[in-house]
Amino acid sequence: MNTPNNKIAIPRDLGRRNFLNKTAIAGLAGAGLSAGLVGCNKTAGPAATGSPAVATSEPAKSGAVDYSAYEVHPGQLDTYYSFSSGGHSGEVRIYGLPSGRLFKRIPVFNIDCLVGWGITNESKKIMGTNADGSLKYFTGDTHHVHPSYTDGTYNGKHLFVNDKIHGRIARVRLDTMECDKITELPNVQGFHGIFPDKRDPVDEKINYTTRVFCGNEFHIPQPNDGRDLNDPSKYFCLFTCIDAETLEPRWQVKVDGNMDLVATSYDGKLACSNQYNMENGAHYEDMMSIERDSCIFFNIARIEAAVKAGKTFFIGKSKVPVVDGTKSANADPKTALTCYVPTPKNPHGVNASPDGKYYACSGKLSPTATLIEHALVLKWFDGELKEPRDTVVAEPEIGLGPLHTGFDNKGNAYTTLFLDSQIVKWNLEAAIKSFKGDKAAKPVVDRIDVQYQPGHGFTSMGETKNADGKFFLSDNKFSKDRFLPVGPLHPETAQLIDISGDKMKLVADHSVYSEPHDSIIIPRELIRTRQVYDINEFPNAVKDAKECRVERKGKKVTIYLTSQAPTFGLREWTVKKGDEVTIILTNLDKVEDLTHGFAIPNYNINFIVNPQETKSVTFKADKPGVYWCYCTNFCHALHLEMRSRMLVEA
Ligand code: RUQ
Ligand code: CUA
Ligand code: CA
Repeated sequence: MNTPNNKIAIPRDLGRRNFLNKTAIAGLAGAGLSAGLVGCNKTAGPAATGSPAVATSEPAKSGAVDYSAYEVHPGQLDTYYSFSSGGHSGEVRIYGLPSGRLFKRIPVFNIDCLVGWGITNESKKIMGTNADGSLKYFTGDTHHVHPSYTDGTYNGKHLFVNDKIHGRIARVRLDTMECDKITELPNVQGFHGIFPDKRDPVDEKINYTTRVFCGNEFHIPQPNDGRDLNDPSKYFCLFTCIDAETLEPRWQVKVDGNMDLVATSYDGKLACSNQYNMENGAHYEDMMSIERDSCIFFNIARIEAAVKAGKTFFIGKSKVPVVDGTKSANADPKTALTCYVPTPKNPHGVNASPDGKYYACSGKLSPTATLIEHALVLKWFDGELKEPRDTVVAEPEIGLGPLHTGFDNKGNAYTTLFLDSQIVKWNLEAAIKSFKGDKAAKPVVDRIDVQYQPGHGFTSMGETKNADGKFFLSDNKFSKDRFLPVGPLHPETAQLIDISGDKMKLVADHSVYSEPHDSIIIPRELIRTRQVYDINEFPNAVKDAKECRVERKGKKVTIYLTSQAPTFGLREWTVKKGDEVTIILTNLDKVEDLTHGFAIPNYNINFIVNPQETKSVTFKADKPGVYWCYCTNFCHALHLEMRSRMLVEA
């Protein structure tokens, strides 16, 4: 290990975890907030203070952990899929676990020239275009991925994902692992949390996902058309319900505060969102002035009844009905659409426990997690509880900077601690007992350091009633010295932790490209993919090589083309300068894995067609000359010869 190369290539800065800890706290102190955190440092025990002596960047000591038990050997398959957001890359990713191997990147809100997402006519239609055919948006920020449910567990049908930048929701089909719909939410900026419902609140027979709920983080003047620019008292946020099938918005709720994460109940009755900025401030320091923000609960059946009864209003040009869910308009629990449960300062993340009984809302600026009981929230809505705060059944001190919580099948919660750079395991029953005053009850049962600064963390199947208590994955925001250096942009670490025993065991460091926010871990049995398309699903398919031809209507030229290894259906075609050319390409190969590509030099055209798939592109032939249209995807021993000439006459 003492080669000069190693010394230069792997800088070790053991103090950085501590450094980050201190700067983060100093930053908060600047905003007048240090009191709570310092208090926590004193009270939460030595492990919670981020002891500088812990040399977390040292390689894990072997002996305790048999790493080979988590290896996936050549030719073996992983036991889990992990679907992960790609943050500001705008995509969704599929990994295998426990190996951490990256299988696929699914372009959603971004342009991807490997598959031609944002280049082909079909993908542009899904992404949305301006009048001139150009893409309306080609950037996105995916945070949260959640699949559709049946009977409290994943049904393998769809995956829903948000775009925080432009306020859009997208759906990915889990059979083809491709995006099939994108919708822009009206009057929403900073669409952060997203969660499908698990059953209908009223109709017993509907035990599957029919709605998707969307949190809204940035409050804006409504409508945001230039009025009230500098009057934050006029700003507000909207909670949106989307139809899971059509992906169209059904209704919205006007609320106080800024929402980020969303969770839903197992009985379909409630959705909730953690809220910060109940101050309604427009500036950083204003957003932290009050001691308590809230976790807001939405009574879905009541909201839908109010929408049906027409107790709605509309904002700007949007035709989506909006109901008033603000605090002042919902003072009477018996008719309230919303319930604001006070939680400590600027909470982040809310997760429903697999038994359907609780919601854990992390403190972020408070060293606590707030445990809210589902049945008590329903009681409040029935008018049987005095205060919304009476729904809180525990608030254990767990450490600094708690963000997200996963659950196992034994009544334990696992929360990421951003500032402490740890995962803390705490027991729900013990937390409840301790809250009731039982001094002997110790909520925190284990802690483990992660490298470094975890954001999201989640357990295998932990957001279903079938939580299996096997793995926790910690998506960390910094990797520092864990991997070979690759220049200023570091990879992130996704660390796999075995949670099946009493002690958490760190079993693998996986490098991930920036910046995964949230993922889910699903056993492979729950996913059924299609490996070859059905040619009949494409109305514009060119079903036989003999149908290849050139059709001209004025200046519009359509090229009907097929691919079959190692040739395209036409050797060449001729168009004139100024023509609008559409190329429709069907891959006639039926063999699984036999994908062809199609690129045109100087025309920015590049896409693939999978077996039996059809795609098209449209462009202006504005550059005369000879252009070799070639297959980009290695398909055959004669792959390099697989090309046709496009002749553009001057
Ligand atoms: S939220 S850590 Cu979308 Cu926590 Cu990313
Ligand atoms: Cu077809 Cu390479
Ligand atoms: Ca980072």
